[in-house]
Amino acid sequence: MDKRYEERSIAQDSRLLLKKADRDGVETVWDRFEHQQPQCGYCEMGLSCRICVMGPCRIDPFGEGPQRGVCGADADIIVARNLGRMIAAGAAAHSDHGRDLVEVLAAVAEGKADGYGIRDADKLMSMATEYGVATDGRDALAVAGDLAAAMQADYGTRKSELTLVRRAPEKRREVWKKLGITPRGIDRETSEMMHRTHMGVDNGWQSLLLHALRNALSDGWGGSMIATEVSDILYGTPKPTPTSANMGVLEEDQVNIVVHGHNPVVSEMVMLACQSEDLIALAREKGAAGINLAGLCCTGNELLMRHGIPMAGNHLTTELVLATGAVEMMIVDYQCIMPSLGQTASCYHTRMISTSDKARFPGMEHREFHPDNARELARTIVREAVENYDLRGEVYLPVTPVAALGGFSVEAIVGALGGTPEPLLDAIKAGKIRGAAGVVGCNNPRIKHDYGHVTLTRRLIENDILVVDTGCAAVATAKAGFKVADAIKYAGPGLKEICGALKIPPVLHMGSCVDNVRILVLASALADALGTDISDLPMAGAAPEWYSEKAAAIGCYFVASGVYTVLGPMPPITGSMNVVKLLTEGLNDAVGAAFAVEPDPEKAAVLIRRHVEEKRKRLGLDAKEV
Ligand code: SF4
Ligand code: MSK
Repeated sequence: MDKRYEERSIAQDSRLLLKKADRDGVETVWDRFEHQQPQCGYCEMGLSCRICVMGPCRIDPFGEGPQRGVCGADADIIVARNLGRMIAAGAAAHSDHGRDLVEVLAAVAEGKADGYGIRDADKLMSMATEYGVATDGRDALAVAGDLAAAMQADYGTRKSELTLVRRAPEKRREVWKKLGITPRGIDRETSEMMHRTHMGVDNGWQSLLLHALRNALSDGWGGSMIATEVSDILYGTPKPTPTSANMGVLEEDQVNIVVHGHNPVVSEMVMLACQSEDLIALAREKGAAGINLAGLCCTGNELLMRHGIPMAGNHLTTELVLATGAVEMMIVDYQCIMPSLGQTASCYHTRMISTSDKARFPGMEHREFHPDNARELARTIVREAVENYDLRGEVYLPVTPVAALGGFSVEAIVGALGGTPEPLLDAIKAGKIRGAAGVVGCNNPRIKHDYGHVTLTRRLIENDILVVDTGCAAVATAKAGFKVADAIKYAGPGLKEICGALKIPPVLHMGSCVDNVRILVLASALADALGTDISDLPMAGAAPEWYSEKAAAIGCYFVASGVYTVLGPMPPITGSMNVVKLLTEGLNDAVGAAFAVEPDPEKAAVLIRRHVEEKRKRLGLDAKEV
């Protein structure tokens, strides 16, 4: 294997497809990353500002050139404003995704969403109770309508506190109250972040960063939490489900349809269409053995979690999946969809379909999905995918899929433990499980593809730290074979014993990016059971290969919720040592947790192990030297 491909990814399918893409003259994200070098040093440090048209401005990090923008903003202000806007964009993306789901719930209640329905009525009723919606003797659809309206109110500004904030441990809510960062409206906090960062508004770098935390909390305990819970109501709460991962999940003799993006509103309907007898019969008429649906990124994770739909790859491999030549159609919704994909697909026979009223892409056909046309439109485009099988050329599928187990919602984890979190707590108290880590987030060509996720996870489970993961991290560890019961062979003796007895893998797939909130809910349950705060738990978060604004928001709501979080790539903040110090040290005093940045996953594992042991010691549990 050419060293060039080995340096780009640890995944065999990606290496082989990178070679094929080169042979086909197809440009990839790695090529473009190379072409962009050297990237702008001012921007990397967060020291450039183009907020207004007196600028753009930049601050000289060596102290020789300008130290203030045209308006007078210094390095601290510019870095804090840039970071604040990054977090606002991430919170907006997740929360708007949540809003789309609430709108589907409302349409279901009104009977205007053919094909959608209430799949988890118990969750509908328990959520309604949390929102103060009457349930006694009421029809599920009437409750759904009122719940959708109550959730929509959480987006506005009518309240002093978001409804789901009450799920956080009491001590945590006190911390937020004292700091004045309890999230109020979901849209309000994002809107206020944009207001504060307008020229001439908030020029206190500390107050800007505090509001960034509040904005992130409005995502974690608001928009993303609503997205996850409403997805469960509409499509079912995940249960452990067998699946498989890597590009080998594409089938040489079937019509392959790949869904990519984040929102299950479209992909659920596509899945139903792929299961239609008449469309499968049409595929057979075309000479295919059937219709094979596979996922990419988080819309794939949503289908994997609930239905075991296999996963073809994660963020950096979305172009390579097209280079297999095996994909009849890729259907995208929004977020993390590279604008290059239409161009890539034009080198093959793949038809590219965009579906969201808010996301268009060059080289894609736009077929807009709404709750009232989704079922029929899904059937129409799946039919077109089947018809495209006639045009298929050379296919290159050089790997076999790796088995995995998905579907570990909090309900499923507690179910596997026998209905209460107590056995997990007992295992932690006994030191068999030292602690837990949420390994989450994206891929980024700055880090060798999948290396950060897989290496960090391997080291953590070896040292008896239970790993829960989401997003593209979860796909990386599935491909590495960490998500089968047999993967306990990679775990330390204590974790091996516990997972072996429960017949669960040492790495639990908790879902998509919005599903990071499941980790918050689990952490709250553990903290409540111990009568303590999340920041006292022997747990940590990590985003070893993050790239997106959404990941920045997730990292911030983890830390603001009390979870020590280790980032792989450095965020653009090094232009202000004040901002760096606050985020990596000062926040400990404010919220009981802080960030660390460590691109080397071996070293990141040591940081997390030390943190876990330190927390164990403080809780009066045994601690060991790391
Ligand atoms: Fe320059 Fe200030 Fe305008 Fe930013 S807000 S571009 S620093 S003048
Ligand atoms: S898809 S946000 S690259 S995890 Fe959620 Fe993956 Fe990150 Fe997108």
